[in-house]
Amino acid sequence: MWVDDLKSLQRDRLIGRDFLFFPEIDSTNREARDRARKGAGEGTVILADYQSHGRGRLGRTWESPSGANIYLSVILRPPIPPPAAPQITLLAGVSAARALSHVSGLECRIKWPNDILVRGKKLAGILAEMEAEGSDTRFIILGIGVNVNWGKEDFPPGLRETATSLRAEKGKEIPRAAAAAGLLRELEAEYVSFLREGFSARLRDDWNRLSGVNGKQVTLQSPQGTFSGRALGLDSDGALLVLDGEGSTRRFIAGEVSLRMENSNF
Ligand code: BT5
Repeated sequence: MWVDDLKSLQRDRLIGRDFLFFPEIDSTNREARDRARKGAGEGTVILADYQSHGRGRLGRTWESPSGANIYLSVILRPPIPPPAAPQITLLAGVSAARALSHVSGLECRIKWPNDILVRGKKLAGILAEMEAEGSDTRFIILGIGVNVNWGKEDFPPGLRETATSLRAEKGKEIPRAAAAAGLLRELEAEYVSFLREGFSARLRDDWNRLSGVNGKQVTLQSPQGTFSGRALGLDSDGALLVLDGEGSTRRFIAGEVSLRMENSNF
C-alpha cells in the first residue's frame, strides 16, 4: 500500500511524524483545521485518496477523484506574525515545483501565488489557510493537491484545456508514493530553513528562478480592483512586484489576489 511506505519514510521527520490517511474525506484542509483547533501538533499530515469537497481559494472547488492523485494538508505552527503567512505559500511553491520536477523530469514552474504549472497547464494547487489570535499566528493549514496519474480522458470538460497531470505530460504512470515522499522531503527542508532564517534571500532567489510569471504581462484582480503590468519577481518580503505602463511599481501580497497571464505559454 503506497501510504504505508510513505508513513514509514516520514517517521523521523518534523513533517509527517503524525500521519493520518483517509480513503475518503470531504477536505483534508477542513480535517487538519479541526484537529489543529483541538491541539494537534506541528507537522501532522492528513492525506486522502478522495475528497468529496476539495477546496480551492476564494470558495472555488478542487477536483479530487480517487485512485490517482495526492491531496494532503500539513499543520504548521510557525512563530510568525499573521501578515507573513503568505510566505508559507511561496515556500510550498518552491518545494512542490522542485519535487515534482525531480520525480518526473518535467519542467514545473510556479505561477504566483499558488499554482504549479507544466507547459502552461495547472498540475498542482496550494491552499494555505491561517488562523490567528490577535497578533499571533495560531496555525497554518498548508494544503496541496497534485494531479499525478489522473488520465486526461477523465478530466471534467471544464478543465481539459487548463489542467494537466504528471501522467498526461509524461505518457506513463508515476508512483504516488514517490511523488508524495519527494514533496514532503522538500517541504521539510524548506520549512526547517524558514524556521531558522525566515523568508531568506536564498528562498526568494529560488522562487524567482522557478517562477513562470517573471517578465510576463499579467493582470491582477484584487479587492481594490484590476491592475495590469509586467511581473518583475518577488521582493525581500515575498511580495510580487509589478511594473505598470507609466513606470511605477506596485507590490502584491498573496491572499485575496488572482493573477492572469496575458500569454501563458512558457
Ligand atoms: C488552488 O485553488 O489551486 C488550491 C487547491 C488546493 C487543493 C488542496 S487538495 C488538499 C487540500 N484540501 C483541500 O480541500 N484543498 C487542498 P485555486 O487557485 O482557487 O484554484 C482552483 C481552480 O483550479 C478551480 O476553480 C478550477 O478552475 C481549477 N481546478 C480545480 N480542480 C483542479 C485540479 N484537480 N487540477 C487542476 N486544476 C483544477
